[in-house]
Amino acid sequence: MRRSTSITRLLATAALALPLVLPAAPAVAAPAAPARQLSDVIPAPVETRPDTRDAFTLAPHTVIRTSPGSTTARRVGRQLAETLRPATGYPLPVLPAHSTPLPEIALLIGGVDARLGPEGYQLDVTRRGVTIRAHTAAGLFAGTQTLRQLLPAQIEAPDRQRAIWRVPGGRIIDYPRFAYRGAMLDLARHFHTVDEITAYLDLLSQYKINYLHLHLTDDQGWRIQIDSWPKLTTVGGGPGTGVDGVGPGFLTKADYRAVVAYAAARHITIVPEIDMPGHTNAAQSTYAELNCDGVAPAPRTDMAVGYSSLCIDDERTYRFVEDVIREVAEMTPGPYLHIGGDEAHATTDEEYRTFMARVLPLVAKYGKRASGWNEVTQVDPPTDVVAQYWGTGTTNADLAEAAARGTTVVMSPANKAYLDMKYDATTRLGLQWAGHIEVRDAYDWDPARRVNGVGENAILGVEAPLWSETLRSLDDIEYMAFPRLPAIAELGWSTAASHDWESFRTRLGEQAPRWRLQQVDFYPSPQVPWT
Ligand code: NGO
Repeated sequence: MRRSTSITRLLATAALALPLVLPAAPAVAAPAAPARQLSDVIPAPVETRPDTRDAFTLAPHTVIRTSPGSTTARRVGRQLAETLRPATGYPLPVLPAHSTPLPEIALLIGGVDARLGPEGYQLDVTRRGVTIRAHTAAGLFAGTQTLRQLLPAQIEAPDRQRAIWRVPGGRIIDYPRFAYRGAMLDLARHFHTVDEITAYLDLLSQYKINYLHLHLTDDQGWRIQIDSWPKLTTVGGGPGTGVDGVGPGFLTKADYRAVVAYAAARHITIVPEIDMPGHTNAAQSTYAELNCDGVAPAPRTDMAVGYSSLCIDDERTYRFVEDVIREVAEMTPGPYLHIGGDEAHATTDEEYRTFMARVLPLVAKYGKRASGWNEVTQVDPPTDVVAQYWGTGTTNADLAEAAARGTTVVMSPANKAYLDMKYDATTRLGLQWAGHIEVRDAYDWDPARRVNGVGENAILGVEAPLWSETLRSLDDIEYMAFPRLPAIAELGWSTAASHDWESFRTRLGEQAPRWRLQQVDFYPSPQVPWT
């Protein structure tokens, strides 16, 4: 758990006027921690060419320079300065790039290999400075997250440290294996506040996660304001909602937009999920007209699944669904709108097909690409619909068939990627229906070899869902996500050829001092040599 909220911190630093007075360097340096190596990074970079004769040391007069005329590069420069200022105590002014005798960190758009793509970067470290080049601001941002990990762990401290801020010399060339590297947070079972979501975003962005999927509605609660159906939140998300009646709350549209903007500033896209036609008891207990018999069922706060369903043959259902999709699409700049579709056990196959045939086009009508849990592949959806695999097995005929037709898949196998599964039988939080997931289980699988017939070309990426039946606080979120989230992040970013448990667990162990300084409550797995 962090001391200050991310948004408050952001506003405070944004208002900071930069003194161009250089403070004196700390008089005495702390004993040196083992020097960082260029490859000591999670996710593992594609290519590292260390040059041990060279290294850059951040100094009181270091400046950050960004491509002239690029406001997005300048923004990444400012974010980097905000990250590095507290621990170094250096002013780190952000200036336009030009030749200068000062040591510098340069963030430059362009002038690099096409293979870096939209998110890759090249990072060069010499005695004179650090240069990060990329085609886009997203690439620069990714490069700055690598730079952060190449600095001594104390860089994460909230206050001034005595350290030698040395960055190992050489070159990194890096770009992601998959375009989609996601995490998911369930706000329905227990609501999580804007501050908790933004704190999680801060952590995700350090591991080059670029999508956060928000599970906004379920049987136990409705967590997103919909103006045309106002009681969804005041009643469906109100007092007494959530598992065991604990964890009410909802995002107003302004909250949601703030989360979207906070994520975007970290090059993360929000994917909203409205789960249907099942997992809808919160809506149906709020509005009687959403039930075939016109009678509102009682609110439910237990953990059962598969009992609820919208009324498939009633036009009012589609007016409701269209209103919700329109309003959610309208406040979502990202390309995807997730419609759930899992565990619709109270709906016949025929009804499910009818429902999806009506609803998938509505998502397209409002300019979004639909995604859904892998059950949607049962209806042979159009190939632009993304299927999210959450099964535990290695065969799934519907998924393989859809993949053969051109459907792309986000891999979230529940027995590998579900962050809500217990680590072992003694884990205080979490569920265990898909088994226990120790760090090595979360790491040791290949998204493109998990399900027969669903190979590399069919994989859009990976996602680590965190369901919150048993979670309440940010500490709980952190405990389940760390250290498994970085494992899934590495599967999404790093090459299959670099996959190596021994290397990963060593690099993971080195993250611990950073997490302690950021007050991340992680699970100290016995499988990892913690520093
Ligand atoms: C399942 C179920 C969710 C549960 C989760 C708990 C999917 C896609 N549907 O995953 O409702 O919260 O397991 O692990």
